[in-house]
Amino acid sequence: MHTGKNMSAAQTTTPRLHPDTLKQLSPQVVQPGYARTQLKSGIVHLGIGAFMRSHLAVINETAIQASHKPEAMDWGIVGVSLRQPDTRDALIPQRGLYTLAIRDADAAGDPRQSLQVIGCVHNILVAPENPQQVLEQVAHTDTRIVSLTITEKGYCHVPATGLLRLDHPDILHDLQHHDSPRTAIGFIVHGLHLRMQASKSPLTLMSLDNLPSNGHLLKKLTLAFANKVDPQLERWINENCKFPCSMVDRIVPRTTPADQQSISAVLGVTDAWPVIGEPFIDWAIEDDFACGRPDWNIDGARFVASAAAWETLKLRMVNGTHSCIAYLGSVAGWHTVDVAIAQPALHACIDALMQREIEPTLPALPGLNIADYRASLLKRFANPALAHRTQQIAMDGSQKIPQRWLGTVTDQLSAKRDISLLALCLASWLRYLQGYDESGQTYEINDPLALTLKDQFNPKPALYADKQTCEQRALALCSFEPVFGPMGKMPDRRLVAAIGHHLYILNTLGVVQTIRQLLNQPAD
Ligand code: CS2
Repeated sequence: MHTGKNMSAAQTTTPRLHPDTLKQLSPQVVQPGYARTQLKSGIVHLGIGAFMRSHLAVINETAIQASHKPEAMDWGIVGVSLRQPDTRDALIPQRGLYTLAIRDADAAGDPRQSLQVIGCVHNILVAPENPQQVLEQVAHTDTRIVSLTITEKGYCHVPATGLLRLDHPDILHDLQHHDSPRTAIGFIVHGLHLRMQASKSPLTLMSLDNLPSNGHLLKKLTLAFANKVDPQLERWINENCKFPCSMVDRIVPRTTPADQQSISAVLGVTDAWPVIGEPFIDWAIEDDFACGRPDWNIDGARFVASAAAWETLKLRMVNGTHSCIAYLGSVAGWHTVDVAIAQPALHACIDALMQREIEPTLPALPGLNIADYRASLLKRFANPALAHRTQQIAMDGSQKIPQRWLGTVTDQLSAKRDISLLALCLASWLRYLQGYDESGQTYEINDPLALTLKDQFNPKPALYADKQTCEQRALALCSFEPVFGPMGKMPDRRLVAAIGHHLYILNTLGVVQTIRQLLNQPAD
């Protein structure tokens, strides 16, 4: 996106962010205070997007900067783009340096930001251009951790069952092409093959994606693929590699060209691709590493014995409500999360969804005050300085919904508790899939299953407001196995009826009146 090509003429005349221009930055901009040239490449990160640059890299930067141990310098990061060259094209001219802008509002409600230049990403590879180089990096003895943020669909699994899709075209390709894989799983397994044949040194594979038991899932998929390559490799991985689970949390909106320009203006040098984040950051990670790790707990990370309860809390509360805001917001025409959550009806709906239908399903977490967690989350969503697009969160619903909503639905149903607001979430996804908002504005459905979803759930537009058709669509959704998994074999009648009803109301009265009806609030 923000490559040399599309930077404005004015910007190309200002110097670029670079080790040589760091001295020009104002003293308020925090910058690396260590000898970057001495960094080794202890971490290979697959999927070097904005989230990783605002989360792992920042906590890693603090660990390098604040640790007094000389081995802290072992933990430089080599980022890998699995698809596009754009991050490499933007950051390599800057020798990997980029800016993190932490944004929120001050007491008067005015937006403010603090800037930090991050230095620990010291190389970036583009996998399709040179897959061999990525495989060699995974096999290299300096590499001790391979981390991943490849989004849900990058795992090439069935979200509802957690099984590797052996019919996925890229997985089929990677099983045939050991030297030029395309998927993260392909790079990991073929890279580990080289590693086993060369040094035999163990490795930690660390998923940072919003998936339940992300480490266990990654292990299962890696072993399933390795089994097809070489059962001896499968055994070696099983015995020598570690796959810690983790819960990651920080809201990171996509950087826009306006963000890029305004941050560069404050810096006084051009940063081709800065990243934005909220002040909040959290990371609960299992302390289970095959060959060492940085001191990430200096600031930002908590090493835990098991991350499972933290994952459930975060996926259900943060991501579950986020997706609900995304679908209702996109349909109602509320384009950013702060604008959406400022609507009294939606605010009340999200608050009630958490209190009534999510919190009763959460595991006990000693020391956690759930009312404070809920209040702080609503405040995070209200951050006016992030402009986090509801359409950004709405994408890839088929990959996100199982872990964000369906575990909660199952728990509520089996305890015979209320599911009305969870049914509204599912109805809002069906309404969203119709592809136009309440003012008639159309939008693209961005989802790996987009065509199937349209085909299975969208009748002729003339039938959108037909009651019976809404019930049929609800039944089709709850029977849809790629999302509902085994639950889809026997759809729950109470759930189907509630989704059908809400979808009908959404299509006849709209988002606000649907919420009001559900919360028993008087209409205007
Ligand atoms: C969001 C997440 O885009 C999405 O689907 O729900 O990226 C969310 O912002 C992060 O998980 C917050 O930690």
